[in-house]
Amino acid sequence: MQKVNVVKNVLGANDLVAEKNRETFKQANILSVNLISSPGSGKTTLLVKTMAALQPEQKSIAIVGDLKTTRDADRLSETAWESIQINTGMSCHLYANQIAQSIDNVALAQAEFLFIENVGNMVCPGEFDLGENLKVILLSLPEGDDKVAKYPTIFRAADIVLLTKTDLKGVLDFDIERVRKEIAKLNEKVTLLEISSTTGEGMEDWVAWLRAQRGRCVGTKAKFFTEEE
Ligand SMILES: Nc1nc2c(ncn2[C@@H]2O[C@H](COP(=O)(O)OP(=O)(O)OP(=O)(O)O)[C@@H](O)[C@H]2O)c(=O)[nH]1
Ligand SMILES: [Mg+2]
Repeated sequence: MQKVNVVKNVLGANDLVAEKNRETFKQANILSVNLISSPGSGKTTLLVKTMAALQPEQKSIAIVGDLKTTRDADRLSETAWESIQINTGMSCHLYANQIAQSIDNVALAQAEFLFIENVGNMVCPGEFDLGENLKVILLSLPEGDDKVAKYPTIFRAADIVLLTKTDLKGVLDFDIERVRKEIAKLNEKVTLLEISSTTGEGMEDWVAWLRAQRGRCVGTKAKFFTEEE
């Protein structure tokens, strides 16, 4: 009897396409950023504002994955140079080949940033490399301060963790120090930024961080900032 490790095969096939994507991004001199978080933690809202803040010096392309609708791509088109929606149907994460197909006819070299908003999910997107340079993990205050230890994998892989919706600090019982400590245990070097799309808190630091990463990673095949250290 033969035993086939389906999960391993799927991941292996995905990784091959992810490597090709990474080479494509390198050739185009574009920084690719994969945003991962639970549904509703503020990815689209933050991206709309981020892409506005990067302009006029730097242009962004946004790709977003959702099971259905073009709602997020419609929102992102407000400030993206180009915005692309992928509908995954039943899948809770994006695959590298979906990114490859969606950039087929896109002039990547004419933009500086490629933001990929993954399907809202704390677990599966972390398993699938898309060829991105950086993984950005969002955790919003309404989700609760216990989530880091419960969903550790994604925090281990993070290049930066954005603690979002900090305008709700006084309203919600959320222990930021607890989150800081738990993240540091999993990923010593990772940057943690407090940010609010509503008040603009942290936006300047976030945009400066993105620009610094672009300077550092573009033209290389850096997979993750922390690995390059
Ligand atoms: N208070 C507050 N609310 C926010 C902030 N950012 C986003 N929101 C709200 O949170 C809700 C979800 O925001 P989205 O940007 O759609 O979240 P998302 O992560 O893109 O959601 P999915 O794409 O469904 O995973 C919306 O009602 C936003 O207005 C923030 O900084 N503060
Ligand atoms: Mg969204």
